Amino acid sequence: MKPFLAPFSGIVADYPPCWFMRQAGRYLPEYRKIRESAGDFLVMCYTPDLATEITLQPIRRFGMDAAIIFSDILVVPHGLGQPLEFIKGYGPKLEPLVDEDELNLLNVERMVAFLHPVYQAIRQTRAALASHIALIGFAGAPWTLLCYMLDGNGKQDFVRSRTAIYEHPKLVERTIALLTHAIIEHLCQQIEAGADAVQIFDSWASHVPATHREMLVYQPTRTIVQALKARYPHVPVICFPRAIGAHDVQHFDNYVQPDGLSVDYTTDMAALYSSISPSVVLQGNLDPLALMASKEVICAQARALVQLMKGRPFVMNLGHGVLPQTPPEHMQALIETIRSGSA
Ligand code: 1CP
Repeated sequence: MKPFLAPFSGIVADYPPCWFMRQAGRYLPEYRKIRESAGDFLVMCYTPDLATEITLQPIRRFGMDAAIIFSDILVVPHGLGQPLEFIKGYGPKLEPLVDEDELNLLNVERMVAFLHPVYQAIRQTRAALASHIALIGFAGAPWTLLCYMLDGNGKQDFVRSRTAIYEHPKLVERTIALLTHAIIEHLCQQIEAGADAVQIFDSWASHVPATHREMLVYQPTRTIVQALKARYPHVPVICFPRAIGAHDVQHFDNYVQPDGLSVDYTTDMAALYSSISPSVVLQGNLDPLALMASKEVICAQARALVQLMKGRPFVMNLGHGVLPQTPPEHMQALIETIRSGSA
């Protein structure tokens, strides 16, 4: 069995398997080189040879237990028909969705056809990866995608989306419903193409007011998890409801029942150790900033977390993505520490 999948079968090895969010990306010189020559971020996402190569880069260098397909959560709104560009030094920019007439133009079949290069990249990556390394597919959660679709970018704390909850409830409800359907399709296509597990990123879950968490976070995510489990019972589904706090992570576990819970670095893992069902794999949650500090700090942080999670199904990861300024040797040191068994 692939070491990454072992915890999902309840197997606890001497040390936990590891992979890291944004393990491919700007901290690697070989990524920056491709970025430079490709010019456009979306060209990299939609060119299977490039997406495959970028996905494999960190595995070649460091040998993590899982690769995550190089893509982005915003390919879903793009595939549905919403104009998107990535501007250097600024980030993603979508033409904001303003009303239900515009929503009615978005189309899930179009998305599946449009995202064919992503599924092709998964096929190629799976074929190129050693059999003991897992391949993770992913999607954004409905609420997080809605945030980018209504606001158009991530620069203004998603005020338009958060206001729309009250001022345009019908638009919000229908957008969440469409996205739930689109995300199920996108994840199923990735599994069919060879993804061994999938992760759902709800990066802005913490922005949802408590009164609307059920409607905008828990319920749609539960629908996605249940649809995937019905079709692919053996493919682990991991959720990352970022920064919702230990109490709400527990509620999320009870109600959504994912196979894995990815925990952000602000949440106390000790509090989750006993409050989350032992059959759920916890994943996380080193601070990405600690990975930029000295190797001594990294080793101490990693050892403490491995020690804390001993005896529990666990996947070592960061509590958010690797930062571009991270020295690649630090990633090496982290992985060596996890595997040294001296923890
Ligand atoms: O080279 C560059 O300038 C691009 C940087 C970059 C990269 C490497 C972006 C732009 N996206 C990605 C890849 C990516 N994005 C992956 C690939 C797999 C991996 O190695 O982890 C994944 C899983 C994502 C997911 C993603 N994209 C999220 C959810 C996770 C998170 O970070 O909270 C979000 C919110 C995005 C949107 C996005 N894409 C890129 C940026 C800079 C952003 C954030 C924009 C903003 O909010 O302002």
